[in-house]
Amino acid sequence: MQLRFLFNQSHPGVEVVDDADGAALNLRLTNQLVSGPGIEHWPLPGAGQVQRHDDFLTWRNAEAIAGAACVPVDDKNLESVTYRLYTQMLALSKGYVLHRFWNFVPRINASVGELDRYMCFCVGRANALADHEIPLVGRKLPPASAVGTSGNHLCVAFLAGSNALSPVENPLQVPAYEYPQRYGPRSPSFARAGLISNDPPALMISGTASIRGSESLHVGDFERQAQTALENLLAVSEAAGHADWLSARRDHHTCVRVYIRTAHLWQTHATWLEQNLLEGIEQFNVIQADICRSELLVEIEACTAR
Ligand code: 3EB
Repeated sequence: MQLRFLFNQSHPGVEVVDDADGAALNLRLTNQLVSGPGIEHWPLPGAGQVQRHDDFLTWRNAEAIAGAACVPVDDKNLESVTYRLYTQMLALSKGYVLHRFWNFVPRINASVGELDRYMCFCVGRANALADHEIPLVGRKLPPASAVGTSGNHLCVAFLAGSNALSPVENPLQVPAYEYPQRYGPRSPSFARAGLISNDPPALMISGTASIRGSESLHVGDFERQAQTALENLLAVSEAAGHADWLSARRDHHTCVRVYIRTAHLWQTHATWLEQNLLEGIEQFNVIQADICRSELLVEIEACTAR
């Protein structure tokens, strides 16, 4: 079984299939594919059961659970639907350790009164986590990403398992859960990375952008933003004790997902991205997505195992 991300789809949605590639829990996303196969496979261990729980389709066994949901939202209910989906994910993952969240928020940069939609999403998420208290406070948060998507569906996915997760922060960045108020009334709830005690250990790196401290750097300059994001990836990898994967990426099982704000950025910057990041990576996708701050042009997430 696998959790699959499918990009470039005509409609968002979640389904279970059993096709030529095997059985999968598919999350279909409408984000335009810019480069790569447009599909990402996350293997799930052993035999398990598929179930529907409220908004979620899940697959689970004793070792792991994966789930995904896509729900239409508007300005009025984005916060409450986010709260509802996170409450469901926390209930479903009870008894497991949360390993990773993915979030696709429609019109993520649009204003809602004093706030923007990403901030509304962060409020719903933080409130759901707070209402569950432990073990999801501070340093127990898993890695995540939150980017835009077209249409009007909020799509989320999670992975949880029986193996421990050690959250990792980036010494060059303020932890997202400690961002100052100007980035929203409730801080984003995620760790920069997580080291999962699989055998061999796996490192999940959150969506990583051109942010130092808590500030966006190099507004309007794609390559400097990408360079800063890459330096952040390196710094968090070092902090996790995995400093070598980027330089030795040909020898590692590695996956990379790059979100770029407009597809035409690829025309101008593909060579830079290929030379500095993508060359030698066995699995990568570049997809169009709005980044959660309107000044950011690129965000990179990665996973690697020794
Ligand atoms: C940042 O570092 C950029 O809200 O779940 C990256 C990864 C970002 C995850 C999230 C947001 C999230 O603040 C944005």
